[in-house]
Amino acid sequence: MYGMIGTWCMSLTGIQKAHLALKDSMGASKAVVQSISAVEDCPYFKSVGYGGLPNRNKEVELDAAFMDGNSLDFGAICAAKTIRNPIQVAYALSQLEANNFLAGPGADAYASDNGFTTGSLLTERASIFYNNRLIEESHPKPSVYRGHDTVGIIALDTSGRLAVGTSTSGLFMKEPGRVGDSPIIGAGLYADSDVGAACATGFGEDLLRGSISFAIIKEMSLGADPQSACERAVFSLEDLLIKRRSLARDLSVVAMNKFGEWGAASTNDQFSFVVAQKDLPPKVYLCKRKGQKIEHYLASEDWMSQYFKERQAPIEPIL
Ligand code: SD4
Repeated sequence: MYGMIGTWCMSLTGIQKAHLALKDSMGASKAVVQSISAVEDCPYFKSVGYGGLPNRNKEVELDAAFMDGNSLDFGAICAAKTIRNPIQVAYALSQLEANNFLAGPGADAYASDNGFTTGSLLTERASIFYNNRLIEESHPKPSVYRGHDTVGIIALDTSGRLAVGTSTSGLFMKEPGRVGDSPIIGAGLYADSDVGAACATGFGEDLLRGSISFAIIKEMSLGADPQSACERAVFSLEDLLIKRRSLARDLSVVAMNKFGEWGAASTNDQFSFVVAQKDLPPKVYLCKRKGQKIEHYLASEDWMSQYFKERQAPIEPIL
């Protein structure tokens, strides 16, 4: 068995190629790094890698992490400003005995000292989004949380190894130095090849409150299938947040177990994800919430072309 699952329709960009290579015995770690790199490289995905939307100071700050479910090796970077492919650096850090998680200038320095591509990550397009937002902000103040799509991808290879990675520019207009769930092991992602792997996307502060990826692994280790594990983790966290804080924001997750069975759940109806299993080509699905259960629908060709069209639509300065 082998397979992949990734958050949001954009992960199709990476999964299509990596999935074919998994069939030809590429390892799960490489499949994760290769597929997330492809998403990071695409300037139209405005919440990942090059082209990501900036913080309040108009600086793109990236978070990413990688975890290997066999060795439990992990590597992560956060608040990095110059790393072109954060997932590649996260993977490299996972190979070290210590110093596996580097923040800010330390992460940037490690990348440039070790031959990774570095440079400015702010595109012209992201700059227009920023300027427009400043203008909109002088009207009723919009919330910081808008335009959010972390890429998280899980791969299971033919040897039974699970690996998972995440990469994001986090929340648009975040405070400089703000770090979300994505690079935090247990919150943004977790992998254990004896059980399964999970990763998250949504409002980082809320996802962190539930250590949601580890919560899913725990459910699966107690016998839950990936779908039930995802639903329980998402909806029990939502209940808890509402009970304690009167508000729960977007929580979305995907998971795969060691048999290649998968699950996905979300508190919002906009969540898309990509699944590639064994010989089947990758498919894009949408989550539809029914109370505390989730139904999955295959995305239509029209829906997908609209998704990519919207992301590539020209953006004009307001003034
Ligand atoms: C964060 N969880 O930085 C990320 C953002 C995200 O879908 O996933 N958006 O909070």
